[in-house]
Amino acid sequence: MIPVQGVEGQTVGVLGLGLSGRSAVRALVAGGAKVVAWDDGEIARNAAEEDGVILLDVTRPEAMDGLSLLIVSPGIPHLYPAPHPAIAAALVAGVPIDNDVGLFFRSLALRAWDRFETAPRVIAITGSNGKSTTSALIHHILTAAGHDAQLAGNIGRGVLDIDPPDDGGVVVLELSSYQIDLARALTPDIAVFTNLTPDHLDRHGGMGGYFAAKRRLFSEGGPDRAVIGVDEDEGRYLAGQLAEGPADTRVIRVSSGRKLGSPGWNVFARKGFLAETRNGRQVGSIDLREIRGLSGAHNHQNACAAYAATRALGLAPRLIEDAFASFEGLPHRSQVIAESNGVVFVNDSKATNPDSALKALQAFDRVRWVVGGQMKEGGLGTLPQAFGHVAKAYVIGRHAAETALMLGDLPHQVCTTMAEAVACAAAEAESGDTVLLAPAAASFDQYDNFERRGEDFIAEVLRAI
Ligand code: UMA
Repeated sequence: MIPVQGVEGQTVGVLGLGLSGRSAVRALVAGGAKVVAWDDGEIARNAAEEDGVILLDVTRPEAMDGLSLLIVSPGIPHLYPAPHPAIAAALVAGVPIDNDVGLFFRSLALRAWDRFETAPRVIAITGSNGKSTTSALIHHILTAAGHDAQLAGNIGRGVLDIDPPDDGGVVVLELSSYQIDLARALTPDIAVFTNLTPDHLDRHGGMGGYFAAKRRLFSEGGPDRAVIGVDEDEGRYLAGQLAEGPADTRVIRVSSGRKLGSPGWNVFARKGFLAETRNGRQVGSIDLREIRGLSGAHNHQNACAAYAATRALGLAPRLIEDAFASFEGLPHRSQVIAESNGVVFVNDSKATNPDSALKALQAFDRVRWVVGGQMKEGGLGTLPQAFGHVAKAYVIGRHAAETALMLGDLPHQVCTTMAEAVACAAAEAESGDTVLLAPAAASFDQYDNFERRGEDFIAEVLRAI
């Protein structure tokens, strides 16, 4: 744990007692603060109270008296569509608002670092898609290369829960727009922007607010190096804003699909090959085509971003290439489950919207597609443009028949259950096919969450082969 510095003797409020709130309480107490906490959920409140947390309803304006700081969890609206009542009260009372990420950055550096040969460094990754895979891949590369690396943030581990890093240690943080927007301190050594597509727009007052939140990671802390995906206007704009000119190597430009020709530092993937160029010369190249944990153009983008971030730390291309080969991917994200008689089974249960399902389909040539669930507004969106990759769809979900109507002429079968969909797809698949779960829908009509749905898919695959 990272004890919070500079709060000794102060009274600090914590709003939200989930993963990040509970971890903030522990780290604040370790730093000598008196903590009062609140959660709108009774179960979370009771659980915290049993662990000795002092509860105080911070939604009441008088609760702000004497608070030096209010720490807020990322899932709690702080501005749009409307501030949570406790935040509204803090804004009126002038109580500073921060989060665990802000506390982390202001508490990480210690006197002991003066004796270190290499000060610990922080790599922070943000973007709409691929940030979990990119973060996990960076962590994997560093660990495989023998570095002391820790992974935390939006990937499911509170940032204050890591161990104080040792000499030369690296902390890899996946940061969401919610986390970045609230943090009062943001000082990563290397910051990565993967890409930007519309998401969480209600929480940021639209696309401009969403981009502005992500940009804070680069504008507030001024990282030594910025790795920027330049496949969208926003990425190109950000890279242009951070660099003194096209040859400025503090910005590493990354693309999936486009050759980057600027005289600076570039990493791009084309036709399955990653290339690194610097000052106009190619200095590294990796064949990504046979790397099972990184299949598809979206994963090639993740590979480029992770390559650039670890190169920025000084790792040799050969070490990175070796680590790519042993990367197994994250559970439920393009996760290869099994291969049987030339048929590959892939679990992409995290593809909960058409945009991510599109990328999953485009990663394979002949797909037996398990699709459906609680469909989002807009139905299949742009997915029909990838129908050329689909041999047949196997439709699941409580409203599978309605979902099937959206598929038009695409060969399909209404299966409703995962068991039937996987059994049929496995029976009909031919060598070279990929049986892919990429639902393009939320799981809540049949499962508690996308993880349970992915686990069901895996269980059915193992039964079928
Ligand atoms: N709560 C309230 N009032 C509210 C809303 C929530 O009291 O109005 C309480 C809930 O009752 C609950 C707690 O707040 O007890 C939950 O807080 P939270 O939603 O911020 O979640 P945490 O458990 O703290 O987890 C958060 C991140 N969750 C969100 O951003 C929604 C986790 O990312 C992250 O892994 C964790 O901190 C550690 O850093 C998850 C996520 O879904 C994976 N992220 C979003 C995404 O990836 O799209 C951004």
